[in-house]
Amino acid sequence: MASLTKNPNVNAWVDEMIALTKPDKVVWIDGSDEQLEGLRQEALSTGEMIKMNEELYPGCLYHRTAPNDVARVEDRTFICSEKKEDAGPTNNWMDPNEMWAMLEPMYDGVMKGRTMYVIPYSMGPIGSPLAKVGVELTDSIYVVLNMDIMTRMGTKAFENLGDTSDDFVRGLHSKADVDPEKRYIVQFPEKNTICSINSAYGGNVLLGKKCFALRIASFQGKNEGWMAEHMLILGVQKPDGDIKYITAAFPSACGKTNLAMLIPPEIYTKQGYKVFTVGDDIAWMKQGEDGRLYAINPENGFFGVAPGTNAKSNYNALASTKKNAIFTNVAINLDNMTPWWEGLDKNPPVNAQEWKGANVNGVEYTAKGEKLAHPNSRFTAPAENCPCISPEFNNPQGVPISAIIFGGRREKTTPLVYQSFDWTHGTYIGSAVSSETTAAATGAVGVLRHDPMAMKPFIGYNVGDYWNHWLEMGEKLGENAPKIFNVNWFKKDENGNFMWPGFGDNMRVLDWIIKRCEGKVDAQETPIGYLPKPEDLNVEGLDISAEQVDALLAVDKDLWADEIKEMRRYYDEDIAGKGGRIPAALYEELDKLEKRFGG
Ligand code: OXD
Ligand code: MN
Repeated sequence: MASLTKNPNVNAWVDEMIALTKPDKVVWIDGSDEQLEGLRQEALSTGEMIKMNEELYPGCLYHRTAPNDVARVEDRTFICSEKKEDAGPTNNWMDPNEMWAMLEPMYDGVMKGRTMYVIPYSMGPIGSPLAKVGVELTDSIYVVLNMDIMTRMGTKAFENLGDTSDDFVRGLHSKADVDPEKRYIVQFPEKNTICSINSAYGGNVLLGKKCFALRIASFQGKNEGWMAEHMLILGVQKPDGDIKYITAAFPSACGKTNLAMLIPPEIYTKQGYKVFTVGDDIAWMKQGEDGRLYAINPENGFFGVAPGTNAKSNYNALASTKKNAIFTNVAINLDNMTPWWEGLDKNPPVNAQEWKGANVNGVEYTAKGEKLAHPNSRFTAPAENCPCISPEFNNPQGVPISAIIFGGRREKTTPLVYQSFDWTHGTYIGSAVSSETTAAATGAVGVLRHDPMAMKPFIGYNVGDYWNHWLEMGEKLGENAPKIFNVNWFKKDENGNFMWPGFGDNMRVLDWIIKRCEGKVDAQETPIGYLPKPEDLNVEGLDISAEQVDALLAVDKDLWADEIKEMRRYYDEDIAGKGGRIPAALYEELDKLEKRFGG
């Protein structure tokens, strides 16, 4: 099939990759409905995809990955910059030539007997000055159909690139044999190139997402003066009609999708508050002409964690999955071909197919403590399905950001919310994000790990240089810089119960944050930053005592002494000791924090 572009840089690279991988057939993805429908039918006929109930879930498909291939594989993910020190201590590194010498034979002939799909796509609205183009080559229809939801895919992306530009990200993916021993997810930041092999799991193979929009883009952002961050973007419309936009960075599976789609409690909705979603996972941010920081969501859909999503926890996400969505590794109710997962409701289907494909009695199965859906099972849903999608979603200029929030899962130590003293202190707070691990990546769950800016697996260069880029952005933004906050929805009491209701009630915290941005509410100054005065946290209608509010806002000196000690160890041993170029200003912030506690 003939190329869809005259761009010689695209064509030369695609030809080279065809010669290497030797597919039987090459299909250029134009993005038309007819072409996509043909691919759906083909995937249904081979069993790669399964059709869900057409009345209840119109246009929805199901897919299961190999049981060994259900999450991102950080230990097999590499940043192959020319110099090792440029990858820094948070990344695996290999010399780019050595890496390619290993990968090339693996790709040689890998698509024999298969079709190569050439996917042009835009990250960001077509025509946006912040958008960028990628081309992914893949032997997976599942990838094509997911990229259709997650990006602006097809010939229109080439229109954005033009006939001569070389500014596109090359992505080569093959499922190969889905062999976990030969699985590699490799970024070559200086070459705008991504290679992914032996996986078919979303985060490893939808190359526009983590590989491009975070790892490659963070490197591009450093060089070009903008930021690529693991952040949701939401807008809070106040009763006077004014909308304040906020971004928030939490580690994977810590509730970014839930916060992005929050429904405020009634005490807010009846006053006229509304929340709009711009993005749930990634923000690209650049200074606008008026000096403020503007953000776009480079994605076009949501690749959300299914378990725990229900009408109460996230009505809007659930609604987004009701048509033209793809479900991966959830369970199927065989009676009516609908998806099911833990936390959807309390009624596991009796006649169930669990995520690996075995037919089981779901009631008995879950009673034994087995999971019907994989804990990292996902839905891929078009953003346009979301009932609260922002009218600015496709705005090529993006939305102006008033506040940036960091957070993680912390049982202790970190209070519900606090504000940094300034941008540099906020950058320190971002560098200090740590969180108890989840199922989104392979490895043990529930272990505390450092995850600076929630970007640990996604910074495409030296983490110290990344922090320095944050500081430089702060200088450039000056008084227009968004205010920086930290939140923790996951604090537990001595009985192990969550102290804060979370979900929609997080609006109460956003309310305080917005009022702080507007200078409308005072705060208590503590050694870690500004905290709400207890009376300023709106808990009307919540079953929460004054003591509990105090406990949520407590700054415990001993716990913070441990935290500071651990941060010093982290900076010294894990970062500086392993080649991380930590900016002096961040060490100073740590010293200042210790001093404020009297240390
Ligand atoms: C994701 C992740 O899929 O962070 O968004 O793992
Ligand atoms: Mn994510």
